[in-house]
Amino acid sequence: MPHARRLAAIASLALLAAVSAYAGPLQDDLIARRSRVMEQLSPETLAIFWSAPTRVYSHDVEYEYRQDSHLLYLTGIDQEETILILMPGNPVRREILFILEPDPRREHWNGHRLTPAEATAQSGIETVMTVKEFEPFIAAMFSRQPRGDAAEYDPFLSALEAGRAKLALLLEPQQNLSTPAGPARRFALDLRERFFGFTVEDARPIVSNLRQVKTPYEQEIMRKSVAISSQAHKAGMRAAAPGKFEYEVEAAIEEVYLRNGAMTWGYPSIVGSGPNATILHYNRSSRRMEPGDLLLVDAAANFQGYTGDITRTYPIGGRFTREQREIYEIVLAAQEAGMKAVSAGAPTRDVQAACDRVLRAGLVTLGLVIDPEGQQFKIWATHGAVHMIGMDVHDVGNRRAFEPGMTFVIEPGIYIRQAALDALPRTAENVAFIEKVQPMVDKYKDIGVRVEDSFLLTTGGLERLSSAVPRTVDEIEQFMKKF
Ligand SMILES: [Mn+2]
Repeated sequence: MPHARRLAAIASLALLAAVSAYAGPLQDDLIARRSRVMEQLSPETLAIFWSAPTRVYSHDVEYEYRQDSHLLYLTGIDQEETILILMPGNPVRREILFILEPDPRREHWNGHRLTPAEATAQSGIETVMTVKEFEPFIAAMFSRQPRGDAAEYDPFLSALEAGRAKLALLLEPQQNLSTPAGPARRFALDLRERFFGFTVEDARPIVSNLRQVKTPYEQEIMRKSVAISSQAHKAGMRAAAPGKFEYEVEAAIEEVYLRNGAMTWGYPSIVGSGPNATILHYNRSSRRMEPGDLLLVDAAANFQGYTGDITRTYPIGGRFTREQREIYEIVLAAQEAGMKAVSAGAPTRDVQAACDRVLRAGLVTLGLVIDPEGQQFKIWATHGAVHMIGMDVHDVGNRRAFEPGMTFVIEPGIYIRQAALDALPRTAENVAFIEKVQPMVDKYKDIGVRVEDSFLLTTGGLERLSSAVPRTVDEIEQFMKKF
């Protein structure tokens, strides 16, 4: 570009920055996310998205606030009592944000509330009202008496008059008819009692489908989030030693989160040694580790609203026993097989099937399973091997095929528990099975192994975001030797 033109371009950029207070890569992405949602809603729709409620921890103390993931995805606003309205048919004000009104006394106790200008800067939404104005706004819309410029809302109001309007909400999944309706469903029911001319639509599939494929901006945050978690796992490995407690490993891990600006975990850390490694969601972290134990650590940070998911299993003292190693190699081989089954267009169940084949064959070889064909091996391989990751550790996602931009885990596991055998109903078949495998269960008793990595599929192929954490038997033993 010639020099003079470049100067002109810089001048006009500066002017743009002055008028748009929200310029930034996140805000650009948020604007694009909302546009994509609105493309899939009809112009005759009014869509409402609420923030998550606050939750009491005990007495007058609240849990740390966790924003609703869909609202955070659409607004970037992490403040309670926030509501987003989308009206895709409006010629100008298609997005309206409602936030808490200022309250100097409450703000002295609980901190600053976003001003409308700050809310605009964070979300890229120009029209900001207070949450007190939400109900009057809804009443005015549905009674077709908007304040101000009625032409602005004409597509929705005309549709309402013609009986074609739509109210789109994130409807709570309804398991069966006797389940009480959640807040969004109750809101819809109340509104239907008072107003006419509209049907209710579930916006959940639209937002969930968008969230399942990460934007380039989100992919960058996921890379950073998983990089912090990877560093944390290595700190955990350094802290693990005979005589130490599980919570000391947890402390070493979570310290790395905070030191890197990941303000909390993506899910509570699982740090289980010895028999605790066989408890899938073990959360007490209170056992003192002994030489010869395996330690299973499943942990990841929440960085800017995004979480990876990583599990490593390693020997306290630095060397796998022969039995631990035999189980470990099967799980690792299953994960490798799963990775090979990933490609754009392949269904996620192919990855599960690839993991299952290796797990089943390996367990048959060790004599822990007799049936080389069926589901018998699931007594030791008890959970699924694939799920999406993102704003939630078990992120939104249906069973559609892999696409570039998806982030997910592959996490096979084997857990040898006497209790699993004991719980089997004493059918003739089970009695024969128990008799056959009991000696091997004694041999491998209380060994729990999971290997889990966070992946991003790009057009270039599969990216293992957690590749910095030692994973093979050799890598782990080498790493543990150094500390
Ligand atoms: Mn997982």
